[in-house]
Amino acid sequence: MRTLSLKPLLFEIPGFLSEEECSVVVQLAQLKGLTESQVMVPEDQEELTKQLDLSPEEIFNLLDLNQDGQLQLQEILTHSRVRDGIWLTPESLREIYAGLQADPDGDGFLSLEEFKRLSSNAFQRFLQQRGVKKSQLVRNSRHTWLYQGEGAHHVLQTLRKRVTRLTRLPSSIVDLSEPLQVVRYEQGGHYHAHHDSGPVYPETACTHTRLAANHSTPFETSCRYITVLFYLNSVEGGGETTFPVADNRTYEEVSLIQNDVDLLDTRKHCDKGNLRVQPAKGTAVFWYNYLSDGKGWVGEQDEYSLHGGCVVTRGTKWIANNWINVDPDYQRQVRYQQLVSQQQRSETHNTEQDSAQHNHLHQDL
Ligand SMILES: [Ca+2]
Ligand SMILES: [Ca+2]
Repeated sequence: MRTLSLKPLLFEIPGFLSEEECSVVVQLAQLKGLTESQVMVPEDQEELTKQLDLSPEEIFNLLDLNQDGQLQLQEILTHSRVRDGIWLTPESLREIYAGLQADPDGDGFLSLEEFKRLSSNAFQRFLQQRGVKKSQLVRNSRHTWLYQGEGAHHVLQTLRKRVTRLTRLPSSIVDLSEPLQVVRYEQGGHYHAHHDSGPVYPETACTHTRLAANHSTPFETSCRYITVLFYLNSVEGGGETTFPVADNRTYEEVSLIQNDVDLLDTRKHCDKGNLRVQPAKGTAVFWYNYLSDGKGWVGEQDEYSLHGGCVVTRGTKWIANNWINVDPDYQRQVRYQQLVSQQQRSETHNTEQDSAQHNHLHQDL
């Protein structure tokens, strides 16, 4: 095992899977069938501003990070790189400005007056009218989920046991985590840099422990404490996993775009990131998306865990992800595990013959 970075805590393990195991996972995924990867669309900005009832001046002020009374390209992109699942680049933003005549004085910035003349959904409308190619999406891949519990193919069960040993976490946590996600990138496929799991505020719920939440909460994230990524083949060209800010001295969202170079853009700027991992068949990499709280439990999000899939320039890329879900709210994680084991006990009691019901929380193979 090799340590690749400390921020995030990131390790590489060659030969974690045998060649044969890699082939089995790929075949099982093909058997199950892959679907177009869903694009994560952030909360509807328009709805949010309506709810908050912000004036154009107030929105402008929020976007104007350096408070110079002008909106620079990177201020717009930092706030909304993604519009309806479409990835905006400095170039595409300039095209939008030109198409909408949004910047009549042509200085490349939006003044408050220029900003006020745009309707709130002008960008979206322009993009939709222009039509979208796959390469302009946040993510261009296909994926499927493979259940790893009782009754699953022995390779999948073995893999989960190996992951449990690797992470040194109780199997009760690993077993209740998401199923294995298998992803295929064709030539030209990519996944722009992102966090696998979001920040946690006191009012944030975790998707996996929703059962145990006492009340509804305004924010929800997947609480993926650890990501274990397996390379199922060696890619002919491209397809590296990039960690653009690994071991950087600082993390500042706004400095991720400088001089038209967006470090999150894995189609254009993978070579400018701090760390890239070459896909090699059977190798696993794993990292922590959250820091420790200093008391032996999960703490804050580790922003340095930002990563993405560089564009595949030749051939196909197959990977799989095991996410280990842990609720930073210790009590809620405990309550959730108790609830599940109660349910499983009563199910075993009532319908012993129906083992397919065993784990209805996961999609099965
Ligand atoms: Ca500004
Ligand atoms: Ca202007």
